[in-house]
Amino acid sequence: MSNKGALNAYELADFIGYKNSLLVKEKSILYDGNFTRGCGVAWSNTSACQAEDHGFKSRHPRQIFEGNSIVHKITVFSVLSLSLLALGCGSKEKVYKIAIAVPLTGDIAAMGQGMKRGAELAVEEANASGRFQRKIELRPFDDRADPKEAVNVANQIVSDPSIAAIVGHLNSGCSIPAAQVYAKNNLLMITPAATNPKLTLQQLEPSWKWVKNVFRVNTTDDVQGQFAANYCLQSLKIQSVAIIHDKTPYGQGLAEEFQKEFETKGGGVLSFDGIAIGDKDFKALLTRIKSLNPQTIYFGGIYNEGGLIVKQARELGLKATFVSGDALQTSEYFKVAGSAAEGSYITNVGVPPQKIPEAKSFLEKYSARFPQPDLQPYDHYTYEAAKIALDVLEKAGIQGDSIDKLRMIETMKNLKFNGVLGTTEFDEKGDTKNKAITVYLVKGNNFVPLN
Ligand code: ABU
Repeated sequence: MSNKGALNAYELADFIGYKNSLLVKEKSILYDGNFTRGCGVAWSNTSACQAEDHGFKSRHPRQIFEGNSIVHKITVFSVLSLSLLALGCGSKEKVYKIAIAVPLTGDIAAMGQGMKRGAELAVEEANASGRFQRKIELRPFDDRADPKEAVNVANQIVSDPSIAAIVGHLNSGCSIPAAQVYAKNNLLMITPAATNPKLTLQQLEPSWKWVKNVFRVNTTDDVQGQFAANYCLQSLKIQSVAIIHDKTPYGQGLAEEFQKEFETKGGGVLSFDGIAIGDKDFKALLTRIKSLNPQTIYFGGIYNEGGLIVKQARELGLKATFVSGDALQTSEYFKVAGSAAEGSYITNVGVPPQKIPEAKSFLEKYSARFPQPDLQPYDHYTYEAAKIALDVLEKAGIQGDSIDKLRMIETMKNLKFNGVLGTTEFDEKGDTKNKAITVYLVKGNNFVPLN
């Protein structure tokens, strides 16, 4: 039993299952403010107990568990109160859960919501297939693209033992710290979007004392940055660049990789500037950059800032070619940049889904299931990550009434998965061996693949 952070319905269920002589004393604790939100269901039988967590959180869990006799202290909870609660919330069937943690609100929610749709499709297909004896449930968590919130969310996820794996996060800045929480709790993490190499590399550091639980189905920014630099030099015949980044692990990391390769191969970097996420006015910076007369602006960051930068650059008469990375390959970029997006070169990891037969059928299913929103850049990656998580759950995770999470992680190491990304296998870091990058030219609000 955990005595730090959250007291949840599973912990209560443990007590009911193994200490079924609990006394009824203060059932009102469930209603007196110690639990801040949600409701829960717990039940037991002779051999096992299970519970569904609906977000219980104790403000003072230590007060509850401190002392010589946990059983004595736990008498504040009662079988009766849990039964009442079960009646109030409705009883729950046993399920296996896959968590998805992405920004579902905030400035880049469009991408996070797209990822959630991808995972939903994978889970719906798994349920329809009848492969699992229990229902698969997708549990979405909103990290708001905020690293601190990502760690909070990670702690919520690991407190639920029926979560078999986490798909996420979107942002490298969220994924890197959250990965450690999952590792400490032996939970498989598969990111479909975070591209900073450190996410998986950190597992090879001596300070990483835990299982190597992090896997990534998309390739990384060292590969993407180098590709973009060489594309500029060799295909676009560009020799000078002004670099802007958003100071995040993703944006700055990508910009640095681009810079390194561009300079190594003889290109000239005229400036290297950081802006802040949420900034709206880049005219002072762009005026300075205009005076340097670069052939290209390379931007490491996300579509909101990228869209405003290219728009304001054109308003100032700056004609430099605009080049950026995967987090701009979304129709949201067109909404922000308007006609200024035309002629941008945008790289993304992997090959266009239209070129992979399995991905073609995904695209058809996706647009039938979600006719309204446009496909976002990581939706098919998230679909694949969720399918891989379900595959290893089926192959290795189900052990009687519990989930063998370490066995799931072990199984990932030698997995060969054929799906919408082609064949996915992982290297010793946990990164996909598929290092393909595609460059797209923006033409009339379309991303046209060039390679
Ligand atoms: N790969 C681009 C956006 C996500 C990230 O922060 O890595």
